[in-house]
Amino acid sequence: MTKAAKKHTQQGKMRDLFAEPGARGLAARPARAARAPAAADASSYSARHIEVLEGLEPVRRRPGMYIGGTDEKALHHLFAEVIDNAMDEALAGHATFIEVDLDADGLLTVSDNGRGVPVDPHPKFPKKSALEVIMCTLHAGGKFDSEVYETSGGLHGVGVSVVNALSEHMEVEVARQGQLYRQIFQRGKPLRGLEKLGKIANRRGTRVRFKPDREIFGARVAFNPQRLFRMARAKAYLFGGVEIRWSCAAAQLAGVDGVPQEETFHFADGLKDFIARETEGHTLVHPDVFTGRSGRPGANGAVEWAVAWTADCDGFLSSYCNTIPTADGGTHETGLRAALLRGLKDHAERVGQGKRGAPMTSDDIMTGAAAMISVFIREPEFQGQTKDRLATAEAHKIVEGAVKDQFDHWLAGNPLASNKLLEFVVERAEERVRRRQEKEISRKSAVRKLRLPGKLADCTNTAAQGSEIFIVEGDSAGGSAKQARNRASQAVLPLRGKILNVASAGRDKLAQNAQLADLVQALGCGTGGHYRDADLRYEKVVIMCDADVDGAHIASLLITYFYRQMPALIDAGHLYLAVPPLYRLAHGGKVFYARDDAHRDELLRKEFHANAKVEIGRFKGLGEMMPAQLKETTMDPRKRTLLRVTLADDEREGAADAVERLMGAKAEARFEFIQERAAFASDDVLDV
Ligand code: 1YM
Repeated sequence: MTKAAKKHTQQGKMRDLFAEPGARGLAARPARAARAPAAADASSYSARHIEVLEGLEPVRRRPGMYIGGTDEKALHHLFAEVIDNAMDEALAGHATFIEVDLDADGLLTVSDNGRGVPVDPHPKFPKKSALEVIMCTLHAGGKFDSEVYETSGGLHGVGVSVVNALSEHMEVEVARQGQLYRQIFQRGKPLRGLEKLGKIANRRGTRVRFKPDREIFGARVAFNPQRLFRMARAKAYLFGGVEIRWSCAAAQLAGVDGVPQEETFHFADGLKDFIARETEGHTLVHPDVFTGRSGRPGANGAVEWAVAWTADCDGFLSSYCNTIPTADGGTHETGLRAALLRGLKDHAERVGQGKRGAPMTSDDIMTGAAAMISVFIREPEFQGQTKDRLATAEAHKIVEGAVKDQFDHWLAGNPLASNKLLEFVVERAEERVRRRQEKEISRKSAVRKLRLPGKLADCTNTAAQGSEIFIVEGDSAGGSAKQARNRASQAVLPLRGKILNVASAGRDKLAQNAQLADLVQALGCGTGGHYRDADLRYEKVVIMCDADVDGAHIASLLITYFYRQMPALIDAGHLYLAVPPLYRLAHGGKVFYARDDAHRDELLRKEFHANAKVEIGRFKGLGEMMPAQLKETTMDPRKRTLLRVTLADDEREGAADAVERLMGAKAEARFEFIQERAAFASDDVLDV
């Protein structure tokens, strides 16, 4: 396999083997409904067939609209447009060879020995030749109802005028009906009229010589010989009937990256030759290449393919429509995949192996397959942003029908190859199922490794910075908090029932407490000597309890727990208390929330008239609040108040004693403690 193909398959990509830039950048490739007798004579096309639409100024103003940008890929579209016109002439049976030459100055010449672009005067513009109209008018091509080609990939006139618009120099020579003509253009405009250079007996065809405009592409963007070489070679593989002569005259360019100075491509066995070259040096499941065709290349509905199965690489699938690469696949690819799968399944049934192993999928049969499919479709439709995917539904049917038929024959006629292939694909299917199971297991164990508690509603942000966890007492409050939170940055961990009184609990009991174990897992930072601030999964740890005695008790238990088990978490300023309201005051459309009795009285004094009948509601707990209320009053960073829990230095020494004293005994004492803490902490109110 070539270097490029290898790299490609290593990356698991399966197409674009020639590394040929999609020739599909031109959004409005007009489809041509056409049917020409292959032997139509040169005069059958005349200037009156040309439809004039618009000038080239829009192309220079917005080149991206026509060639998808102004980078190297876009630059190579210009070549694709020109060679596609020559290719069309060959596909229509009028040309037998195409020459491509890149010279040292970056001038690219493409020629063919076809009929030559029409040169007779245009009926609508009698002073202009058809050639000039084709070259200087956007969307001037053959009339689309004309009888030109059966299929067409190129843009004929449309494409070539775009190339002209974007070239600082363009020269077109036409040898037609024994005469040689020439016209020179600059940036889409004719320098002079059509010149008649004299009689020429031994030559016919079209020669287009151009240099992309540095004003458009910049001075650094230039044709890449290797890319051109591969594009040219691809055309020769795709249409075995044409000979492509490559020359890269510039001595310094010759030999770059294995690009020869001269080479002639003529592949009588087309796609098969290509697959043979690409699989060289690889182990094949069976040396036979499954190859076939239906219809005459270039004729509408014609299809050609070649597939070999390699045992030692991922494989690839290169697909083309009208010799134009379809990098994003499409209906011809789905047709091929369907036919190969159906064919092998039918074969398995025939040889009594239908029930063997895991059911095969088309991925199983395409893994390791080195495949190429080429279709010729009249008026193809392309989809996708870069128009690199064939969308014509008929292509699926045409390909599936032709390939399935011949695959059946191939499998039946090559028992050795077909048995090996079946064996190989069944193994792929089993491997796939095995891998899926392993993945499932490793995913489960990854979850276990992280050991996040089931009731944690985690936030989607993975970074600690900017995320917070609300520790909430009880499932109903937890439910409201889950609805009220910002999923991206706020996690909610409901703790059920009162947590253990940690002050009086021994180390073992602490370790066994399921609520605390959940908390430790959710935080991720470890406890005691194992605490690591860097592992803390949230920036803020917010204790959110009811604004009553019980809530204060639970909050105090939690603070005590943090103080004893993760003092560094408090020191680093991660621990906060949420301040849910206790009262809702409403009158005349005004609503206020008060956190305690004093706040309520203050609001009544300041915000309402003395004799107003203010409606005062008292929340029994967080679980009673509507999620929207909880969000607005307590959780929304733009509106809430948080109290940061800190330990002042002078309290630090006595804190252990204080906790001991207060936690060990009466509930009222605990309550005082938390009130004190809160009061102390409120100096620290953070507007987060
Ligand atoms: C190196 C590029 O463009 N060859 C070429 C182009 C045309 C013809 C022949 C041609 C086509 C027809 C009749 C026809 C073009 N024709 C048109 C247009 N080589 C290259 N060779 N006679 C000659 O389509 O019937 C545009 S290009 F507009 F006339 F269709």
